[in-house]
Parts: sequence; C-alpha cells; structure tokens
Amino acid sequence: MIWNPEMESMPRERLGALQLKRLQQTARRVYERVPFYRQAFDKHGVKPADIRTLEDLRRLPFTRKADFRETYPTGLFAVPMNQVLRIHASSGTTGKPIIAGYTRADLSMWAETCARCLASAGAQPGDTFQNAYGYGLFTGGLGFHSGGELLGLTVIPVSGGNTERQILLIQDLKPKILTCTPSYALTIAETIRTMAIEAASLGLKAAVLGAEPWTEEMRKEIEAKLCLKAVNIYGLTEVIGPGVSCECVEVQNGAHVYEDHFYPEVIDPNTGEVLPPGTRGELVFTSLTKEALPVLRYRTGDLASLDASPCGCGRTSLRMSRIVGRTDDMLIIRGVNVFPSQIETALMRIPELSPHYQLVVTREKTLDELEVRVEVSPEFFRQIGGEILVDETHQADHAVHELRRRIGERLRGALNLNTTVTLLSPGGAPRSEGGKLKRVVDKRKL
Ligand code: DLL
Repeated sequence: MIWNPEMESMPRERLGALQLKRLQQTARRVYERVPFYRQAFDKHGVKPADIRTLEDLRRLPFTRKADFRETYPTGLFAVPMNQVLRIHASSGTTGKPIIAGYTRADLSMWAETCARCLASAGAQPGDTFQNAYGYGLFTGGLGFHSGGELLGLTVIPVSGGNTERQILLIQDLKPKILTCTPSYALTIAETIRTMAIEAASLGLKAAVLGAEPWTEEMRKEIEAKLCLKAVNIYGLTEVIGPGVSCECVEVQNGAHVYEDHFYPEVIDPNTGEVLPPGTRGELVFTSLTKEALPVLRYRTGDLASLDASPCGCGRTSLRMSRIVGRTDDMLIIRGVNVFPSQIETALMRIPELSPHYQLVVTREKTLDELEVRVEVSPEFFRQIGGEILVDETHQADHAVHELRRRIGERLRGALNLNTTVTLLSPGGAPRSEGGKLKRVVDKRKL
C-alpha cells in the first residue's frame, strides 16, 4: 500500500518544483534564525536569494557532525525552545550526544514518513504492530510509535529487550508487523527456536529493520527463520530519525527516499563533488520542511549510492542502496579497505555457519591482524559432537579444520587479506539485547 500516493508517486518534474520551493524556504529560515548558518552562508558568499534552481544547492556549504558538537546542545535550532515539543538524542558513541528537537509540525511530518515506511512494508489499518525499537531518547521507538498510530495500527510499544516476553506478546496478540534492528530480529529468531516454537505459527507478515548495517544474506536468513518479509529502513537523528527512506515490500531493492521532505545527494567524501546516480559515495541530506532543526547538506558519513530507475511499486522517488560502510569506520587493515558487510556476505554464504560473528582487529607488533570470530550452526555443532576448541592445535577434528580453511579462503577471496578464523560454539558471539550491536572491536585504537 502507498500511504501518500500524491507525494510518493508524484511525477518527478512536479516533485522538483516542490523541492525547490521548500529548499528556498528552508534556506531563508536558517539564514534568518540560525547564526551558524548565517555565518556559513556569508563565508561562502551566498545568500538565500541566490538559490534559483535545485542545482544551486551545491553552492551551499556542508553541515557536519562536528558542527552539532560545536553548537551543543541546541545551537542549530531554528525555533525558540517553547515551540519544541520533543527532544531526542543519538546514541552518540564519542563525546556528547546529538540533540534533535521537534515542533508540532515536525512531529506530524515524522509520523507521516514513518507511516509511509510501515505501509510500504505492507501494513494495513487495523493490523497489529509490535514495536521493538528502543523507546526513550533513541528515535526508533517513539518515531515508529507515532507512525503506527497515524496509520491506524494497534501499536504494542514493547521497546527493545526481554526477548521471551516479546515472543509471548507475538504469540498472544498476533502482530503482523515487527520493527527492530536486524541483529535483534536474529535474536528473536534464535529464541523462538530454543523455545521450540514454529515461526510460521506466529503469523508475522513483515519486519521493518534498520538502524544498523545488514546484508542481503542476513535478510534471507531473517525472512526464512521468522517466516516474513523484511524491508530495510534508514534514518538518522540529525535528519529526523527513522523514516528518511524505506524499501517497498514488492521489490525490496533500495530504500525509497521521501524526497518531498529530504533532499538526497551523494558526494565524493574526499573532494565534496556531487556524484551521479549509481556511483557510491557519502550520503548528504537537506531537510526541506523541518522547523526546529533544519539541516542543510548534512554529511551523514554513510556510504551508499542512489538509483534513479523507476521502481515496480509505483513510487517515483530515488532509491538508496544499502549502507555499505561509513566514511569514518571503514576498517583499513594492512592497507586494505575492509567493510564489515563484505565479511558478513562471505560468511553467510557458508551453510555451516550461523549469522553471529564478531570482528577483532589488533596490531601486536607492526602488522594489523583481523580475527573473524564466527559461530557455527547448531546442526554443524551437533555433527561434530558438540565441542569446539578454539586453540589452533586442538581444532584438529577434520570437519572443523576443513571448515576453518574454507572460511579463510572465502575471506581471502572477498577481501584480498589473510585473516585468523576462530569458530565459536552456538551462543558464543555477542547478541543484540534489543538495540544496535557492536560487531567490530578495534583494539588498535585503544
Ligand atoms: O538509527 C534511526 C533509525 C531508527 C533508523 C530505527 C532506522 C530504524 P541514529 O541512532 O542517529 O538513528 O543512527 C543513525 O545509523 O547514520 C547509519 O550509520 C546507521 N543506520 C541507520 N539505518 C541504517 C540502515 C537511527 N538501514 C546511523 N542500514 C546512520 C545501515 C543504518 N545503517
């Protein structure tokens, strides 16, 4: 179902005209109300009135995460605090969090984009919806909550964690839609299995998964284990939260950007040059309708590409590829650029493995070492007699030895890099407790 066909399926020419009008308003708004932007415009010698076409956006300076830090907590807000109805904050891994504010109009726009996401996963008014994104400062819980209510769903605001209770609620209230991080969807799938529950008996129809990187292989795994369709949703606190873009369940190939509210660009992270559709680079967003926290050309640090080809679902927007890495957490190991998603893809093509893994990077002397710690599947674990010894000399069992060799070879093929493979017994790798999962431990930085 398309929640807002007028906006989501608008002919591109009309969309461009709407975007231009909204961009001009936003530029005026930030110039008049936010000293940071006025200074940035002045420094670049541009005035809001210079924006006559969408291309003119390129004359404006970028906004970065550091600008949020320097204007912490609310220096980028464009309204007085008495118009801010809600605050959210990013899970900020370093230093101070990023604070986002929302006016009444912002909250209603956000509910609209989250309703679009849920509808594009197949939710229909009257369906029940289990929202297992964290409630609180994190945008996932409350963002989807409002979207679900707007769409006319029965919302179960269970938040993240307490997996057995999640499953009990799924069994008893029969939600059709589940939202959570992809790693938590796997935790739920696994717990269902240990509780000896048939996934098909749960009656889930679709899951809207995001907030952290995942792969096509992981999608297949989640879909098979939970008997549902999974779509990828993208968003970030600085821009709004979830609901910047979402895949459609019909095609499941790229997330439709809600371009009437968020104008996307992909740039070369080194030169800042705007790249054409199909080319991978850093995603940049400009908000077109936000009041409290408008952002101009915000550099997300997320690497992806845009797809301008028409989609079978009828939406006319650009589609975003999956996030393949970040400008700032791409691992460079012995000079080789490594994206965790490449490793995940390689691991998940090996049937003896489970989708639970962790990457540990060390530098004992001068050379970087990448250890890939991955769990074997419960089936394989049973086959080898229920014991894996991690010590190299003990992994003498032929099947174990052969598997490690095969994984090492696959990884070498995918990454052009030698890795140390450690097999873990089921349950040995960290799990999501309801939120984002940290898969990479880079000890070099410590
Ligand atoms: O994670 C908002 C969100 C909530 C998105 C629920 C989707 C679902 P932040 O905590 O500010 O906001 O983190 C934003 O998470 O810049 C990406 O690096 C990453 N991210 C978000 N969605 C995806 C995704 C929320 N689908 C940061 N795939 C972003 C990969 C994602 N990475």
